[in-house]
Amino acid sequence: MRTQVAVVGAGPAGSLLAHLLDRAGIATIVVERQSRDYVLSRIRAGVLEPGTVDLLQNSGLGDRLMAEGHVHDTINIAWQARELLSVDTFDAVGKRMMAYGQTKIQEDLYAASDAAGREIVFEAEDVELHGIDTESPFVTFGKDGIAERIDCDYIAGCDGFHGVSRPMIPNRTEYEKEYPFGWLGILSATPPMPALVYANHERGFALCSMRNPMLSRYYVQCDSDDSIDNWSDDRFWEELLARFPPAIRDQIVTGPSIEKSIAPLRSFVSEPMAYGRLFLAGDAAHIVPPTGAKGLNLAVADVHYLSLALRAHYDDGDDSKLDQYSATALRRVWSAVRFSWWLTMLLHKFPSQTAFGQRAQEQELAYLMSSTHAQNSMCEQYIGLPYEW
Ligand code: RFL
Ligand code: PHB
Repeated sequence: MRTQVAVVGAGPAGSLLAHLLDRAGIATIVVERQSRDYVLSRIRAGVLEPGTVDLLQNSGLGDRLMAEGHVHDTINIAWQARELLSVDTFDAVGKRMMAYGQTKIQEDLYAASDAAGREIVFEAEDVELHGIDTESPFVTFGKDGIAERIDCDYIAGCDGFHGVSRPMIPNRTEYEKEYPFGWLGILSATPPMPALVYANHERGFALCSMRNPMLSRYYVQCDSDDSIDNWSDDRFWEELLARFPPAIRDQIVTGPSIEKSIAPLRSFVSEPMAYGRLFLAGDAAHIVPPTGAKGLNLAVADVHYLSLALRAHYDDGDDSKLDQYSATALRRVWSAVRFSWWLTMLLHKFPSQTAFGQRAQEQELAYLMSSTHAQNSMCEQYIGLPYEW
């Protein structure tokens, strides 16, 4: 097979990149290790920055998003028995987030791919990258027992944290921080709270989120080595309710869970994000703890930059944006990494927390409660920095 850009991974980053390049007349072939159903069954992100919403709308992916997405413009932080901190992002910085599940974006992307007649090779085995430091890179894999090869001009490594692309970059520097806890998340077919509410509680962090008017998403901080087998629905609800003050607790509608999973929390950045003809995008290059709701939004921003850089190459013979891709993407990545780290440190209970650390965390929250400047700064970062190009 021969194409212009071989894309490894058909998660949000890979399938959005293929969509944007296709609209610009650039040919792609996407190879994905898992089946289509498997990718669609992963319950992950739920909150989109306005820049992500604009990009999806401007690329023809906005219809269902605008019809079914739920405006999210208030950051609520419940903090033990104190008054609820409630900040309106629209009042603070003139912008709003949108609650719309990653699963739906993935469905919209696969539908767009089907409509355009693009092929995604699912269940590709043993994907390998070759010749990335030459002008004729290629990707090999097995499909139904047959060895396949894609010759291309460029390879986009969109294969997530456990993919094969990042390790191909020699002399990379990896920055990593693991947090000593995870998030236990459930989906339940119950009406969600009208707005997202984060909780800092002595029993640990908790979050009320949403997917649609009859689908709620809730999280509680748990031990990093915990198992969902230890968490009956009853235990989950008891723990969730215990972490919110009565005024919030009374509004939470409980019910049977329809999905339950534990995610570890980690901050990770690998630099640079490009080498020769290989360009990384999304979780392949960086991971943020979910607290700031930034992972999917960062993947979209990377893909935005990379698609513009590839268009400049193919349309105008201009490689300057490809040369700047890694440095440009990393500036936004580090801003989101720092914000996600800060919000994680602010809202979680650390097993090793000293009395000093506890008081410092309380003071940080008290400052946020009392200072409009601090609230505006939080909102500016939560809604996401503007793209540089
Ligand atoms: P993905 O989604 O991991 O997709 C990578 C794809 O590559 C495939 N793959 C391979 N394909 C071929 N060959 C190989 N060797 C391959 N190895 C892997 C994989 O099967 C997969 O299909 O990465 P991508 O596209 O970069 O997208 C990133 C996002 O999925 C991720 O950042 C977000 O889900 C993070 N995240 C959130 N982000 C937000 O912006 N807002 C949120 O509210 C939010 N909440 C969350 C989250 C992530 C969570 N978890 C489970 C970690 C909440 C949670 C609980
Ligand atoms: C989610 O709905 O999955 C979600 C929402 C907000 C966050 C993280 C995750 O900060």
